[in-house]
Amino acid sequence: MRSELYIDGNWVKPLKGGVCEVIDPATEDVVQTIAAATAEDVDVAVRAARRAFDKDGWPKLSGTQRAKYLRAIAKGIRARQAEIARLEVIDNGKPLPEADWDIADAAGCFDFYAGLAEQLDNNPVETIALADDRFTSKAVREPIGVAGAIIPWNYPLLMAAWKVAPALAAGCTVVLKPAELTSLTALELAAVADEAGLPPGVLNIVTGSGSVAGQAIIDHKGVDKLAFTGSGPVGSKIMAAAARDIKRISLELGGKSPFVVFDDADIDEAVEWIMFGIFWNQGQVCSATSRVLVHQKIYERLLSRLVEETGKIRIGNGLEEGVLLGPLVSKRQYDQVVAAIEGARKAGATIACGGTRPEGFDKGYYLRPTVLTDVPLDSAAWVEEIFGPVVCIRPFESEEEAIELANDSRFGLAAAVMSKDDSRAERVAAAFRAGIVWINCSQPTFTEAPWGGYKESGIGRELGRWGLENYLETKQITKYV
Ligand code: TAP
Repeated sequence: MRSELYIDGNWVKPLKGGVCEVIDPATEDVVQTIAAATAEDVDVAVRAARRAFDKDGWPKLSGTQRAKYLRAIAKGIRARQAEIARLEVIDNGKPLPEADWDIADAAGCFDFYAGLAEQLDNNPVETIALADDRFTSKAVREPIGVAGAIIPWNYPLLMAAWKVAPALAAGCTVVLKPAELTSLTALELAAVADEAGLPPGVLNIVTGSGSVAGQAIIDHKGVDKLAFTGSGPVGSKIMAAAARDIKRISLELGGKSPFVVFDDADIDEAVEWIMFGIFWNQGQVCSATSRVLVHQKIYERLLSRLVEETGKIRIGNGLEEGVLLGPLVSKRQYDQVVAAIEGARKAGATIACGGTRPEGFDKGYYLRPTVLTDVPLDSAAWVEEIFGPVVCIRPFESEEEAIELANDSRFGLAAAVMSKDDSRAERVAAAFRAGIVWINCSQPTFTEAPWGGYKESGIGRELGRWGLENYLETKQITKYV
């Protein structure tokens, strides 16, 4: 396990020598300490990234040359997939098969953006037809510069890949701060990039707290672009900090995503997707479909199947075989989710199942998967992101009512609909005010497709060609002929 900062191609101790503890959420044991960077370390990292961008020629390499590094990183991740997946479980708590999936996805993300980097070379220069024929004009794409990336703890390596891969493909250099709770696999990414021969300063990883290291990145004048995934309040801070010197930003924030199930849906299939949509990764998923709306004709039957199936979910240490639900990431997250459930109960909701620690667990931040009914529409449980294995479910009578309830949120990240009537499903999908819409499923995520939210769920889109756009400027070159 790595524990130092990765700056300018070197493993270095933080200048002030601070450390933070890495706690395994399954056992509550401190398994390691890692460096806690301060503003001084961030400054060294940003200067290295600046030099790599301004002087050392990373943006001057062809897309095909940069793609070679990205493919080597993908290969390096795959070569150590099993080891990195285990680290992710120890750091985050998720079941090993899920971690394994994330690591494979992260490698795939580097390969995908390698392909887009190569395409940058093949794109013909766009000539612009001008009304005034004394001039010719063309538009060229150039990297923005130094990107500061700040990521959360729910998908530690994958979130790093979603930012680092497109940034490097575009020709930007990067200073990445992983979440303090889950930095181990981002450090492994640095080790893999180092082995791949990535030039010094192109990728720098500074571990430490958000309020110190993160704040130093967003305040640094040498950073041209901020890419963030995490909570709304920190997203607002980033936007405010970016406003001071007009940094480019992309924000992927939270959600309270609806899942509308019509009465023609297969109940067992619906239950399976509902569970996947809220219990995967212990519900710590920004796009989790945490508000389920079910047509009243099938509501009671579906609810009883959901409660029955939820009760069968095997809870345990993510490293144990067959475990489907691990611990929440931290004591703080556990306390917040338990408080949200208690708040829902006080507001009048019924706990149909879950809501407590599972029996037989003395250690670890384990929580039984929870189904809440009768949740008042104005209660925090219905309105706010809980970010845990907690689903609110309620009946609806008409399509109009379902759409109105689904869209009645300040968030707009994702939404799902299930119906055998294709035209109805398409109609509802069109009516959702959300950036990601699933029909007859919930959560499948593809590197090729745009990812991001409407309303308070964020600004900009990651993944696909849209993810590359986040790191590019457009330059007009006009000639008098
Ligand atoms: P945040 O506080 O938003 O953390 C996300 C990242 O921002 C972390 O790397 C964090 O660093 C950093 N950060 C915190 N304060 C910062 C600042 N002032 N300047 C720059 N960076 C800063 O999320 P959290 O505390 O981990 O979780 C709180 C809630 O956010 C969750 O309950 C959940 O509702 C939501 N959340 C949403 C998402 C997604 S994917 N939308 C992901 C995680 C959490 P440290 O971790 O080192 O403090």
